[in-house]
Amino acid sequence: MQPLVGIIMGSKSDWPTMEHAAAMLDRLGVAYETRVVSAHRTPDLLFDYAKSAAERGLKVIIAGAGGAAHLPGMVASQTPLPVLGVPVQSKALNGLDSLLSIAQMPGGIAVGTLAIGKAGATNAGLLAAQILGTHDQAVQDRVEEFRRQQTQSVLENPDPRDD
Ligand code: RP5
Repeated sequence: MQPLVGIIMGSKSDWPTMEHAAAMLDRLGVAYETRVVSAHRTPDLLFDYAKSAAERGLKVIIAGAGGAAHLPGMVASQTPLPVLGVPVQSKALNGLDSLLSIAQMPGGIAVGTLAIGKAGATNAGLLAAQILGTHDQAVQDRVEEFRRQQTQSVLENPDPRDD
């Protein structure tokens, strides 16, 4: 299947976080690709990836990085596709560095910044599907079914002491 979402990250060490974006896309039946693309260690690859993404058929890019997290912003500067940034929880500063690096973009180049860590990666996958769902009714239906099941699961388990 043609990938519609590109999940990229600055390092293999980001995968335990970014796999949650992939898991959400799997759940919602959205095809994606995953790559390590580092703003600092492989800058030429970053430019090649971002510049070719739209013509290769991608519709949304999810970019995760930690620390001096320049990947989402630099990718956004080289593609017209929407870029969703996931701040990876860093060891030194718990991801606050990643969050601020990704969120504080100058006006004129947009990155949609998600929460730090697993929740951000999960929601990046969900948001990518919601964006695709504006032009794909089947994807939108699956997003709505996911949310219906999530609501049902909370309502069916009201006692916090139960497993
Ligand atoms: C960033 O540096 C990566 O996104 C990663 O979160 C962080 C640390 O990378 P490694 O030293 O673990 O490869 O570029």
